[in-house]
Amino acid sequence: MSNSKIPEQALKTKGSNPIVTTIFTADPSAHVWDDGKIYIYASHDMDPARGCDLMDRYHVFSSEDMVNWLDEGEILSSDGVAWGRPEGGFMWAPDCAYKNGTYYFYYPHPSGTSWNDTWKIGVATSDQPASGFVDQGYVEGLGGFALIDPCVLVDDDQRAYMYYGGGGICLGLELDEDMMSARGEIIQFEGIEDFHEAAWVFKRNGLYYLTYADNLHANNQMRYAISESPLGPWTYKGIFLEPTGCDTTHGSVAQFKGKWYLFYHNQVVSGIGNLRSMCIDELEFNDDGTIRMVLQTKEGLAPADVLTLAHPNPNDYSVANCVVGGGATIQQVADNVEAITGLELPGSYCHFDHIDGSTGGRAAIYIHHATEQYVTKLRLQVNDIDYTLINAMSTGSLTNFTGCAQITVQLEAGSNNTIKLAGGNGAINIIGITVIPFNY
Ligand code: FUB
Repeated sequence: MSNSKIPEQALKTKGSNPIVTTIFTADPSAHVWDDGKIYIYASHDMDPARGCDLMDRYHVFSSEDMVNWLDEGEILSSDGVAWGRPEGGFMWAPDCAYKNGTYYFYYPHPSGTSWNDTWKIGVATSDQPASGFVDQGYVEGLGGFALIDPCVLVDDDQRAYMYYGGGGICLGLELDEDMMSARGEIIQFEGIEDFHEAAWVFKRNGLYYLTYADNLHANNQMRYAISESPLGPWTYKGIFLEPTGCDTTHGSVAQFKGKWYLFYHNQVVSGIGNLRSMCIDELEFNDDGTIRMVLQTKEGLAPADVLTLAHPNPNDYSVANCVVGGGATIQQVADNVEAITGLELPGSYCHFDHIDGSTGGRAAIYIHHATEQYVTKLRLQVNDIDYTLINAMSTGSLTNFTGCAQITVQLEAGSNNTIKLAGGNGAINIIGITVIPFNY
């Protein structure tokens, strides 16, 4: 497999958890689509957090080997939801489904200021898996208290089922052909012990598995039930993910290149329950189809494939292309190594100008850095649009430049783009950035 959006400096040969650290991501919903890649649709904990109410700006991540994950960029924010609550925020756990050439992105969002009384399940559609989504309104005909955490299963016979719910109630229904309205009755599931939220249904060997988060106080676990039909009745089977250290838990299950995986989140990067990070570990089954307890690892996965890099000429911008200010300076920090330093100072910044955006649209940015502390934060602005705080993870020292924080942003066509990084949140040295427009 080859990937043209990853430069050599960023290629990983082994996994680690969490899999995405540049921004905070939660509630991962994973799917393998016809292009052979695996995609994760995640919610985005905005930093700094304030409960879960500021959550916004869904990003999608893709991989060909389960180890190298590319941020495909933002696909929807509350600004793009005409029927949504005027104050925005509350873009909670989403999912995506594919049917007849269209990708359907489902997301819970309140329609009114009184957020907990006005949940809807919104739908945005695209003919691409990770871009071009346009909101189409919300699923009609749903009922129940908490219209959160949608999951959609398109079965082998192409009939589609939606699952959702919170606050102890889990509901399921068949969706109509339009994928946006209920067909038939909505069923409240019984027998799924200690259900809290985060329903996810997958199918394996003809059996349906319903996984969900339980109510263990401040330390939810994941449990599951099985059925021979998509809408139950369900037989409860037990716990398969112990607490992750985060007060919420939320997971999905997908098979990729022969193995099954559990996608979940924890809070190891931030230490804060509302600033979460996605992880993946293997999901194994016993011969009778029951799920084994998942081993949560820091090491993550071995690559599921060999990735080669296809980009002929990644655009590297060194410190020579950079303007610094607010106390930041360009210094020689090692033999033949010049870096932007002083970014720990409040008010410090650097900006790279005349960045080539090709014909405009999405571009992957890689920030090449060294930092000693576990996580250092930078405020990213692109052409004056604020992408808020991003994380740069420890490389062990201020002269080990193996750090590579990646995020995908929007660039204008031509070579007049500006990428600005503001400091003041920890000591970090930067030797340059790589920018790869998606449409090269
Ligand atoms: O991320 C916001 C909410 O927290 C989700 O909708 C729940 O499943 C929990 O993860």
